[in-house]
Amino acid sequence: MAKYSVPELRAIHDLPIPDLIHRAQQAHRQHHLPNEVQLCSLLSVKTGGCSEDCAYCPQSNHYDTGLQRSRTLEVAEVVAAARRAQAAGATRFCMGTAGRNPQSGEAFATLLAIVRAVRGLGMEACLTLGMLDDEQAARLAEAGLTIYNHNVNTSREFYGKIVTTHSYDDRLATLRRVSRAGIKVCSGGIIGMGESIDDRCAMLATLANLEPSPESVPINALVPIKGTPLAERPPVDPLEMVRMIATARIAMPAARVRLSAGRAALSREAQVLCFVAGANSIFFGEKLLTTGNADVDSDHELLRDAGLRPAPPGH
Ligand code: SAM
Ligand code: DTB
Repeated sequence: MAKYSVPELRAIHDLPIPDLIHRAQQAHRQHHLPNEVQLCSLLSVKTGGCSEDCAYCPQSNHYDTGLQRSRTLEVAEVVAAARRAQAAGATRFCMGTAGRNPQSGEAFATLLAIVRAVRGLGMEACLTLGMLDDEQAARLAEAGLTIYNHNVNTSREFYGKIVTTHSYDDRLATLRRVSRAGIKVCSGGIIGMGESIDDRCAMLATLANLEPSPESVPINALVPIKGTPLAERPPVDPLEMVRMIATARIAMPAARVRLSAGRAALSREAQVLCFVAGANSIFFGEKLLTTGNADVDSDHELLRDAGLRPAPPGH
């Protein structure tokens, strides 16, 4: 049974902002401590040279974005970065590799060792590696992976305008494999790619209707990348980010809703409005995967000034 239809979510999305935020706060307070924000740090473990043609992505082989490709980092390098993130206050360490799917063999064994090491620090570990098969999902679960990120990114209808090298059903199949393996799902998307408001609501309906629905829902505003087809997209209006976050909060009240890429372009006030609208997680640290992020000291200051505190591990 579908939990939400697109018209229902559209009606919520378009409410006057005070009504929308009131509903989002009610949903938020039923499931979460209202003044806590989870701090997640990101690291690109293997950068660039990706076979996929996602129109937003700096790491695709299909576009000349001037990005330097890198080898896969070693376990010790990743652990050192995780320790630094933990010392700065992060409780979840999220790691990404460029590529359609992870290669089995030695490279995969390294990823498993990385998961064990990050978990050994007492941090939550998240990976985003592209499409998984059942065996890979089972091995990641066995290594103790906390959560797997694989964004649906937009609506089924708009997906073909953004990506041609894999399908929406491929994305959903990986999400099913991850859940079946007993790993929690992190899945969200990007706004500002030229999609309609109905596309945004359709994406949230897809996520809310997953069984089980995602533990984490990252909402990214497009970071326009020179050389990609979306390089000239106008910036996302911060109030559109607020509406998207509030609608995600109402549709998935128990999820972590993460104010993700594009945060560095938001004012302090816009970020606080996103927290009031139900965001309770951020990417924290100077870098996202390949682009910049808000700086750590200003983030601590922002949380302090807003009376928010970092969530403890496991919350
Ligand atoms: N290759 C993997 C995959 O296919 O999911 C994982 C890496 S990909 C970089 C992870 C997510 O980052 C994407 O699904 C997308 O939501 C987000 N992302 C990538 N480039 C972005 C950009 N320029 N602006 C906003 N979000 C972006
Ligand atoms: C997510 O939804 N956003 C993160 C993470 N999951 C992997 C990545 C954002 C990437 C922004 C562009 C870059 O830095 O390369």
